[in-house]
Amino acid sequence: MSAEDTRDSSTQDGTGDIRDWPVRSAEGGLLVTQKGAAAAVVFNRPERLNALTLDDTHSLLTVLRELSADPTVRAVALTGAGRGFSAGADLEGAFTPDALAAMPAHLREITTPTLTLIREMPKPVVAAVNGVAAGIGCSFALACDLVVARRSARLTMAFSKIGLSLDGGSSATLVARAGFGTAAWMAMTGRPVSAEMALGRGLVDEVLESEEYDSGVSRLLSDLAAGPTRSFAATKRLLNASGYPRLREALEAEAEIVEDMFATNDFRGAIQAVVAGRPVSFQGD
Ligand code: T3D
Repeated sequence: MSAEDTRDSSTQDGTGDIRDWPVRSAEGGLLVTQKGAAAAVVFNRPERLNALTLDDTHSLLTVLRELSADPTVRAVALTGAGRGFSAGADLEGAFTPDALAAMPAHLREITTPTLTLIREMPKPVVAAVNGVAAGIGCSFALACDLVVARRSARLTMAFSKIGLSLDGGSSATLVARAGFGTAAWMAMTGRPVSAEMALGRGLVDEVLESEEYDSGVSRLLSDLAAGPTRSFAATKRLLNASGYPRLREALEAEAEIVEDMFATNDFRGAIQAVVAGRPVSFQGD
């Protein structure tokens, strides 16, 4: 049996790494793998901890629409290549003058539909948080139905570190998962939360040790993909109604408020400092 055959047979019974499944598509900074009825969307710019450009978020919406509409796909995972899940917006590419001018439309036409699609697609979506998840990267994880983390993963609402406010539906999902106190603490301190602490606060649903992580995630995906898809979809509708009754309003409020933040001196100074490699400081205006 060749090495390739060995890897294939190991993933069939729910072991192995979902990122090594056969490639379904590769678009921009995203890779999509699929094994049977389970698919994994891999944020794929590991040298930047999978920071997301506006084009990447656009690609994410495109591939999620395909996976949502494909009846042969019955469970979807979001995960990251390399050591990170996603470091959020690409600080070098997402906030250039041109990108900032496009951002208000991007938030409403790309980011909001991506978040609502994760919540509404009629199949389970799992965040497999293999490493650090920051900013909008963390928001994408928290929007998923189930969140599984590697023991070494960290979650950070990094928005305030550059003078922005909660984004990516996190004003609803973070509060629903972890409550007001944890949401306020994470949003205002921007400090990373360990996987252990995240489990205790309800931010993640399961923490797997490093040596069990790949097989645990693969098995969960395979089990969900072999499960009662229509039952999962019905449960998802019910949970959305009770857990996120005002998600669309929250997304619209976030988009409006973050647009104001883009105009502040604190945000503009923070981005200049980050790009120049200087420490960020805020004047409060
Ligand atoms: O669609 C939308 O809605 C867009 C709106 C989104 C809003 C946001 O997401 S705002 C939040 C943006 N994200 C951040 O501010 C996080 C910045 N990164 C960090 O704070 C840290 O990197 C981490 C806590 C995530 C990880 O720290 P650590 O020590 O593990 O790694 P590192 O050494 O800081 O980073 C490794 C490399 O990734 C490094 O590059 P280098 O020096 O090896 O060449 C670093 O510059 C790069 N990197 C990390 N984060 C980003 C990034 N490059 C571009 N953009 C990033 N966000």
